[in-house]
Amino acid sequence: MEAIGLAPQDIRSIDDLRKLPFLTKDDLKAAYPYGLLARPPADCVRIQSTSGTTGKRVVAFYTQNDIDIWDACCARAIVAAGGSKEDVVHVCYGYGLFTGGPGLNGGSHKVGSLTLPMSSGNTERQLQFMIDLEATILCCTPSYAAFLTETLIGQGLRDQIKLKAGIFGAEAWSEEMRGDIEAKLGIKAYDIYGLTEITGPGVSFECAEQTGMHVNEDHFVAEIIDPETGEVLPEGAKGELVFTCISKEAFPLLRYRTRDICVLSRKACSCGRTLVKMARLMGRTDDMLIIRGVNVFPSQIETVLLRAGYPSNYEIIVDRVNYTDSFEVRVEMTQEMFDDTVKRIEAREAELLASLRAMLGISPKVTLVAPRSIARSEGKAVRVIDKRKI
Ligand code: DLL
Repeated sequence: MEAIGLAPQDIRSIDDLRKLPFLTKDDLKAAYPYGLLARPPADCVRIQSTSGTTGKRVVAFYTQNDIDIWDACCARAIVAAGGSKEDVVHVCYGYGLFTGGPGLNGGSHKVGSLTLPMSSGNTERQLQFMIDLEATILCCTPSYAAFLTETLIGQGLRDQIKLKAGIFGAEAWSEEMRGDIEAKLGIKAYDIYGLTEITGPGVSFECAEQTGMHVNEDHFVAEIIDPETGEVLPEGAKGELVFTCISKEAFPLLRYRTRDICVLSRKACSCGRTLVKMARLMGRTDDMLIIRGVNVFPSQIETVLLRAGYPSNYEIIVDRVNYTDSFEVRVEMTQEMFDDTVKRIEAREAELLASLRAMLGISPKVTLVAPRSIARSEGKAVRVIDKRKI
């Protein structure tokens, strides 16, 4: 702000925000860990972090007031999905550094619902609790919801559940996927959006109209910009979503570029809320992949491969089968590796899998292939093959 001659008193209205420079993920990395903290650490009560990325992850800080606001935002999402204190809210987003579990957990408490803090994994136990405790609202990633659905139907347990709604987000999903989950489970499925840097889930949420997510504008001001020029685009134009936090204390980011591509609409909503609505996300401006809800950058995979002595001839293949992401890393061996015994090659695959898991937080299928067997590209290398039709 000093560099462009802007003083805090120059910002008096929402429109004045446009005078501010943007903040990017690189700024956050440069300021890691405490550089952008706006309150003394002693005033903060919580740290959360982005999913997946290691090295310099983005860390976000919260005062108690920030947590209260976040809880309120998630509570709105639950209420918009028909939730009340009469409900049993089953949360199987991950708990821990990931914001999904803590966010919906806090929102559910705020609503006064009976909260089941299941966290992710252990599908058998999820289903048992869902049935025995008569959960009515399910909160998880859409792909995990689809997996739970398949398992419930496969085990003949579909008629034993009491679910009426699901609040699914953290990754891209389609109207087709919504329709399928709704039909199979007999529920209403609502989208929820958010990112760690801004607060976590609950930056925006869907209402009964199910035609986009209302942004909690009393806390987060949304803009759409042209990702190339930075120019603010009019309502209805497709571009990069930018958020400014206007009520947060510890980590109040100004004009943060999300890299998410989206459209905003102020069309009147039948639910009566006047908060601006964002459409389903339409992609990203960077190469970040979201696999099983975890953010994965191809550069992280390349770092692991090169560190382990593999050549840079590799492919990342992502697909979605029965709404579950499959994820494979295929890499060429050097001639020397290829000449090893089968046992040694298998051991190498296992070692590589362990390093990739440590870096990414999820496990790909690792396939070592013969030298020169991955097609070479004549232009830019196409290393990511994302076959998912979302
Ligand atoms: O994914 C927060 C969250 C948790 C949202 C639970 C919803 C439910 P991060 O790990 O920081 O935070 O990842 C943020 O995930 O920039 C989007 O690219 C993507 N994303 C989040 N929600 C959606 C959604 C959480 N509903 C990044 N649809 C964001 C599509 C989503 N993509």
